[in-house]
Amino acid sequence: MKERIEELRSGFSLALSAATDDAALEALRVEYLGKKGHVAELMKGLRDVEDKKAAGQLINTLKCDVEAAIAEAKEIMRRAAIDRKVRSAKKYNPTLEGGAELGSYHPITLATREVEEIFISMGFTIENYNEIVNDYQCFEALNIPKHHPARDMQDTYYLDNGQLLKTHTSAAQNAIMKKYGAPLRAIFPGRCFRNESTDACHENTFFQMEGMMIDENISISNLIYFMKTMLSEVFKRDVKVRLRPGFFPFVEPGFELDINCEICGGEGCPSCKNSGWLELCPCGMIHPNVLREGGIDTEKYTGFAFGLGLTRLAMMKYGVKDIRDFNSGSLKALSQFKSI
Ligand code: FA5
Repeated sequence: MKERIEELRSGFSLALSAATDDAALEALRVEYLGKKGHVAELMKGLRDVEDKKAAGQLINTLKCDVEAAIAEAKEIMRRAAIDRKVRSAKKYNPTLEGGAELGSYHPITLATREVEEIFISMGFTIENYNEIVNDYQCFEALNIPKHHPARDMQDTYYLDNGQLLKTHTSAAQNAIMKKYGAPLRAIFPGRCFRNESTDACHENTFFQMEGMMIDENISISNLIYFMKTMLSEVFKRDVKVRLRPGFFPFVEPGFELDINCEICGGEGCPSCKNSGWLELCPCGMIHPNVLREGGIDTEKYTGFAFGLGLTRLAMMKYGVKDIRDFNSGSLKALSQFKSI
């Protein structure tokens, strides 16, 4: 019995090393451990053995060794198969184009850049200014003392420390005059905030672009020339505008420059509050108090300023009926500007 078991062991080792796949291993298992396999045959032979206990232990050890060896060989084959799969899989290639959608510039960015280009070509510099300002910058330096009724038109959001979110880009006028002195040609676009209810042409967060030109002999004719040039360059066609008197404490005289509503052609719609016109770019000759506060010699210099409603300009230029669409974050709406 002992010799037969040794013979089976060495036969198993040879066959195991020759087995190259799962099927061969299964055939080996059946040959040794199956109902009619070698182990079963040895068990039957126990009848004729004297020391049954010792022989039984040898048979059992053989059975356990065969089971363990087959299980180990199966595991080695399983891992090798995974390895092969991993090695043959397509490798990650960082140079391949991803499937993500390309983004686009926001229409307000597009409009801002276009207006900036126009003013750069006319010798203006571009300035950046804070969104959080103080009362002096936003109101007092602009000839709007505390308790002036003009403050009612521009309620905003106040911080605990008394600072506020700027209501208009005019809040930078004083700092820019102090920075450059006269003569001066500058534009300064920026985000503005107002605590007011929204509708198709009013947002609580919107963009303006302020412009200032200060030099000797600057008059209303210069102001009108620059406004006309800017509008004809932006729209690249004739757009109807009207100039009417307007009151702002920081200009004298002051004007409202309205654009004929490009959405309804002037017939009246929600985008223009049914008036056919949209207030776009108030402007005027800078008030001497404001110039003086900015350190400018009012005997020598005069200047004009304007506050272009950039978000409204983008509405009119791109035919956006509701100003709130700009801040909606809707990719469907924004994707239309990809090709621009
Ligand atoms: C001003 O803010 C003045 N600082 C403009 C100015 C500058 C006048 C320099 C004279 C000299 P007003 O509040 O009208 O003015 O706003 C200017 C423009 O910003 C408006 O004509 C409009 O186009 C835009 N605007 C104002 N409020 C809103 C709002 N809630 N939503 C969208 N656009 C607005």
